[in-house]
Formats: sequence, structure tokens, C-alpha cells
Amino acid sequence: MTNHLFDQFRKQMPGASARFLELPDGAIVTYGDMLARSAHLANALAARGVRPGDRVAVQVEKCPGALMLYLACVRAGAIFLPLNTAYTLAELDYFFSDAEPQLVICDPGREGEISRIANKVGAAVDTLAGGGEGSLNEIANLSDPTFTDIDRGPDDLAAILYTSGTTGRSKGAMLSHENLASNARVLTDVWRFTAADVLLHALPIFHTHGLFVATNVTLVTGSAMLFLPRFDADEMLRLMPRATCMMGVPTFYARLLQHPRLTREATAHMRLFVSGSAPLLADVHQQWRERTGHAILERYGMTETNMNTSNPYEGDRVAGTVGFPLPGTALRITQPETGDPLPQGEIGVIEVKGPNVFQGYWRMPEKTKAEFRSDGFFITGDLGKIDARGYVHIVGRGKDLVISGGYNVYPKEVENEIDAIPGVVESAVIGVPHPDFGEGVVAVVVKRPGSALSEADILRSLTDRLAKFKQPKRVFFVDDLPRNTMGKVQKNRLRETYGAIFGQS
Ligand code: MLC
Ligand code: AMP
Repeated sequence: MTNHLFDQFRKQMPGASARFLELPDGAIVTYGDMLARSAHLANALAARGVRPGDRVAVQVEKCPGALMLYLACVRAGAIFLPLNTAYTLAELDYFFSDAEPQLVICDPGREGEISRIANKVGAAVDTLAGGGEGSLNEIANLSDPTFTDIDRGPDDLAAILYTSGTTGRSKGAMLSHENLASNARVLTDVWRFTAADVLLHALPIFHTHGLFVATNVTLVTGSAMLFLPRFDADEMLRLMPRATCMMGVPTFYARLLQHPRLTREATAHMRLFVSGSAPLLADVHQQWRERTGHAILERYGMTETNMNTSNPYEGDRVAGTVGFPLPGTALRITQPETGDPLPQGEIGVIEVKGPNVFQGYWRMPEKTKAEFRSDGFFITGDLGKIDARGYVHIVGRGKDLVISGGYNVYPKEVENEIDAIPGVVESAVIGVPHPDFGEGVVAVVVKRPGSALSEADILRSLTDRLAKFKQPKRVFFVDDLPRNTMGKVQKNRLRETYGAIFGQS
């Protein structure tokens, strides 16, 4: 029997007593514990009727059990479908109806409300919590500590991650075993990971960065993670002397720079700082170098593609660039409308092709077709150029997307919700510079004549509809939205008007 992804992890697995995770209180999860617990959970999934190819939707707090559940799904041949813990019931309702999971696993406190929407699609519901509570844990505790991994080939699906779209409807990106395995192998080489590494892990584990990049690289090298429930600058600095690497979104770096204890000495044990998921300001790169002596290594990825490019481990890590295409990944810059390749130095849309690129959007063949060229290149929607030394620069986005603290917010989704509020005529949602989150979400709203709607009313109406990170940090009212002669809202003009409201422009 072969299970393509889990076999890659097994290949490098150190002895059973070797450390896999260390928690902030010093508790250790060994590789032996990981094997046993993921087997218990894989047996529990099977007992709950999960068959190979079934979707298992998971919305639970970050804890070792949540990571074991990911591995249990891989071993059981199921498709892991992680969901941001900030998603509201309204958002979950859409994901469940689209993905039709066999099983939904949530925090014990939310079982009642989540069962109501999961039942609509016939999904069973179980619970799992960090302290070992929850119905799935109970079934797992009584089940066998060994499990025969289900046969899965390179092209079989390992996960579906939802990512919003410009139309406002989220799409499920289907990732195969080889999509994940190939990227983990490449990143291990490019970033020189070994079994001796200790990764400081403070990212959420429901997105590509914290789940696949960080965890899979750790597993294919048999190394260890200091596994924190969330980002906290004090905790990061306390643990840095015992870690060798950190992966973070730019907000991590901006926040750590605010900390008086960030010094050369505090980071002396570290060999690598990686940043991604959103643009790292050249100024933050520079300040980090001055304060710590380390050059942050910036890389570029996407839910649909895993990682595409990276600055070099050895050689210049150039601020404001995302480095070179990863080995095995082809990257080109094209004219957005025609797809014609552009000469070096010109700005166009970034397209990529390689074993890292996903298998398409779940049950959306037309959408999938529209985002690939006929020769198999995926159109990322990011605008970029390649300089004379071969470094890729991201200069903007062809897609209407805001990235706030590393989370994607598609304006259309927020606009649809605001437009549905009684008293609203229309709205435009934009991202403007924000000192902490990089970009902050702002809504500009036209209300009906005589309507008494206030900023607080709009925000209150969104509470149960949208995850907190998608909700506007500010709402402004205007008589009309600026439009061009074609009638299209001129968001660039709105960005100019509101560009300095968070004290940055
Ligand atoms: C939290 N809030 C946010 C937010 N995170 N608002 C906007 N954008 C965000 N990213 C809200 C909170 O609900 C809270 O609301 C208020 O803002 C302040 O919260 P906080 O306590 O300061 O935030 P915190 O919990 O510390 O979270 C910030 C963060 C977190 C940056 C640590 O957002 C985070 O971990 N981001 C990482 C995202 C990530 O992993 N992205 C990878 C995607 S994969 P209130 O009003 O209740 O106080 C990908 C591919 C690739 O993109 O290339 O990697
Ligand atoms: P997601 O859909 O959450 O995976 O977000 C992917 C998007 O994040 C990409 O399409 C880019 O727009 C952006 N992104 C990721 N890494 C970087 C980076 N290093 N610099 C700029 N943008 C980035």
C-alpha cells in the first residue's frame, strides 16, 4: 500500500521518541505520538463513515489535535477541508452546501448551531478540542493505535481550501498529494531544512502558509515545531533562543519591530526568517536587517499554487522582490488579455505551471478553464515583472483583492453583504494602507435619501454575515460613487481619498 503524501513524511521520520511539537508550557508531542494519534483519529474517521474521497470539513481551534486530524485525513484517503475559525454560520453554510462533506468537525461549544446547517447537507458532526475533549476524540481514544494507510496516488486529492473570488463566491481549490509533497520537498532544499531545525509556528493552520508550508516542510525533514496557539510578540521573543526558523506574514514582522526586546542577541539562535502571503514593505525588510542582522527571505505563493518563488538562501535577498521561480515551477509574465509572453522587464500578469499547481476548482469546471491557458499555465491574477537579474517583482493585482494581515478579502463579497442592508443603495469596498495589517478594509456607502443608517448600523448588520477580518475597519457615506465614462466605480480615486485614514499613505 502506498499513500503518496504520508509516505514522504514516513520516509524522513526520526525515532519515535524524537520531538515533533513542543507547546508553550513545555509539553512534547513526539513523532511516535503523532503516528499513534493520527492512527487513532483515522480509525475514528472510518468509524464515522468517512471513505476515501470524502470531504472532512474542520473548524477547530489551533491545537496538536487539529494537526493530527489533518494527518488522519491524509492517511484515511479523505479530503481535508480546513476552515478559518473566524467564519460565521452564514459563511459555513455556503461551504457545506458546496463541498457536501461527509463529516464536519467543530469546537464542542458550537456543535448545536453547526449541526443545524451541517444536517441540511446530510453531514454528520463531531467535536474536537485542544484539551482532548470532544466526541471525535472519545471515539479515537477507544479505537486502534495502528492504521493501514489508504492507498493514494500522486494525483488523488489531499485537501480542498476555499478561496474567495472576484464574483464574491468562494471556490474550493483542489490540492493533490503531489501538489503538497512536491512543494514541501522543493522548499526543504531551497531553504536548507534539516532534522535539526526548530520552527517557531504561530500561524493559523487552516491556510496554506501555516498548514502546508510550515507543517509539511517540518514533516518531510523530521524536524520540530514550537507550536503556539496564536501570534504573540512576547511569546515569540521568549522562544526565539530555542528556535532556528520562523515563518510569518508581514504583520508578524511589523509587530515584532515594535517590541523593544527585538535585538541582534534575541535573534542570534535563528538561521532563517521567511515572510509571505502579503507584500513585505522594503522599509520593514531594512529595519529588520538593522535591528537583528538578518535579511528576511520573502517568497510568493497562493492557495491554488502553494509556493511559486523564493528569494535565495545564499545570495542577495532583495527587498521588494519575491525572488526566483522555485525549481520545477515555470513562471512567465504575459499580456493579461491575450496571454502573449512579454519581454523581460515589462509588467504583466504572472502565470505559473508546475507540480505545485492545483487540480482546479471543486465542481467549477468553467471557472477552472477560465483561469488556465491552453498550455497549462495558471493565471494568478497578480501583476509583476522580472528584472535583469531574474528576480520576480509583484507590482500590483489584476484582481480586486485586499490582503489584510495575510488574510484575503474580496471586496465583492463584502459589497454584496452591505448592498443587502435595507437603506443602502450601493457600496464600494477598498483596501488602504494600514500600519499593522498592511491593508485595512474600508467601505464607501451610498444610502437611500432620508435613511438614518450609521457606520455602527452597517457594522452591526455584518456581524453574523462576515468573518471579523473581512468587516470594514471604517465605513464612510457619500452621495455618489465616482465612476468612469463606462460607469465603472473608480476605486483608485477612492483609495486616494481615504488613503491616509489609518495614519499611513
Ligand atoms: C484579526 N483581525 C483582523 C485580522 N486578524 N482584522 C483584519 N485583518 C486581519 N488579518 C481583527 C480581530 O478580529 C480584532 O477585532 C482586531 O482585528 C484586532 O485583532 P488582533 O488581536 O490585533 O489580531 P490578532 O488576533 O493578533 O491577529 C492578527 C494576525 C492574524 C496578523 C496575527 O490575522 C494572523 O495570524 N494572520 C495570518 C493569516 C495567514 O496565515 N495567512 C496565510 C494565508 S495563505 P476586534 O474588533 O474584535 O478587536 C496565503 C498563501 C501564501 O496567503 O502565500 O502564504
Ligand atoms: P491566498 O489566496 O490567500 O493564497 O493569497 C494569495 C495571494 O497573496 C497571491 O495571489 C498574492 O496576491 C498574495 N501574496 C502572497 N505572497 C506574496 C508576497 N510575498 N508578496 C506580495 N503578495 C503576495
